[in-house]
Formats: sequence, C-alpha cells, structure tokens
Amino acid sequence: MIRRDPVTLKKVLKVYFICGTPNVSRPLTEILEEAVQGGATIFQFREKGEKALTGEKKKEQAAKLQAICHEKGIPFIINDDVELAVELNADGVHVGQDDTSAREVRAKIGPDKILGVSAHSLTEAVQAEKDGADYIGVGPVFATSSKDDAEEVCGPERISEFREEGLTLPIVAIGGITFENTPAVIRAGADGISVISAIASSASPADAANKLYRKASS
Ligand code: TZP
Ligand code: MG
Repeated sequence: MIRRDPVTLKKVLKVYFICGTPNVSRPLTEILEEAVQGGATIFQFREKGEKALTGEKKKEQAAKLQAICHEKGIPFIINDDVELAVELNADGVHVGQDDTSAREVRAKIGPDKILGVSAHSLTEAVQAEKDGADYIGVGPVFATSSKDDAEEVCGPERISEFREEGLTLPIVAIGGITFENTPAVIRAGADGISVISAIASSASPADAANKLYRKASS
C-alpha cells in the first residue's frame, strides 16, 4: 500500500499531473495517455470551472481516466469530490482548506487510500498531517493562470521554511511550475511537482512530462 511507505509515495509524487476537461482542447484521455507515457507518475482529476462536466458525464470521464491510470500503473486521485472517489474506488482524494475537512475525508475513504491536502502555512500542514494527510500540496509557488481563486504566490521559500521547521511529510509544489523552475522547488525540499498547464498546454504532453521528470529527478 503506497500511502504507508513514504519512500515509495515520494517517488510516486515526482511528476503529479492535474487536469480536467476545461484545461484541454482535445480529449483528456489522449493527453493523459501521452503524459503517462512521457513520465507522469500520478494523476489527479480536477474537474472545475464554468465548462466542467457534472453528474453522469463527469463520472463517465472519471472512469475512463481511472482505467488509463490502472492500465499504466499510476494512482488515480480525485479532487474534492469524495463521493465520486468512494463510488469509483479511486486511489485517493485531494482537498483544499475550504473543502470537506481532511479528517472527514480520511474517515470516508478509509485507511488505505491516498489523501492529499493543500496547505499554505505550517499550522495547516501540521493539522493536515494529524488529520491523516499523506502529502501536502504547497502553492501557488509561482504565478498561475490555472486557478482563479489562488492564494498569494509563496515562492520556493515556503517549502524550505516547512522543511526547516521539521515537517517530514511528502510535499508537492504547485502553481506556475515549469522546466526552468523545477530544480529550485526540488532544492527547496519538495518531493515532486504538480502541474496543469506545463503538460496540458504543451504541444507534446509526453515530451513535457518526460522533461519535467528528468528535471525533478536530478
Ligand atoms: N492550486 C494552486 S495553483 C493551481 C492549483 C490547482 C494551479 C496550477 O496550475 P499550473 O498551470 O500548473 O500553474
Ligand atoms: Mg478543492
């Protein structure tokens, strides 16, 4: 079980591709296949915004993406929608500070699933760990146009601060991550990078994922 083995979990979090249908201009299933082929190590279905799918259509899309993840051997995580995650038996859930509380999500998904929580301060990070989080997402590290209600940019320094304060929980950096700035966030203490546009908006999601993987691993 991945979540009980921090060494494996940290490897799995290396290139965390996050995406929903509003983020892409061709089928997300194709983009996910290419991203995984290139080196994405975990995927989060984040279906948000005006044009987001809902209800049965969302569930059908999620099931297709889950099947790709299973076939390729990477975890399939669902953003926010705990009910859908339970129904589909997803590998995990990611929630923010304004969503269902981490404690409640853990109770709903059980002890074997991966739980990720977005944290902007050390207090939130420590609380998330107590509530059963397996990793935290820290960001936006850099400016992003993929999240309307993003908090203030925190820079890689926020990650270094968490490490200096003794936080050992796996960390993924999020927000405006590119090939160029990946080494800085890894040096600051992140175990992996999570991206939407660096992969979803690339002419070649496979090449982008591959380059991000190499940058995050060196
Ligand atoms: N949370 C903080 S920033 C962000 C989320 C979901 C969006 C990241 O997208 P991008 O395109 O990689 O900046
Ligand atoms: Mg959320």
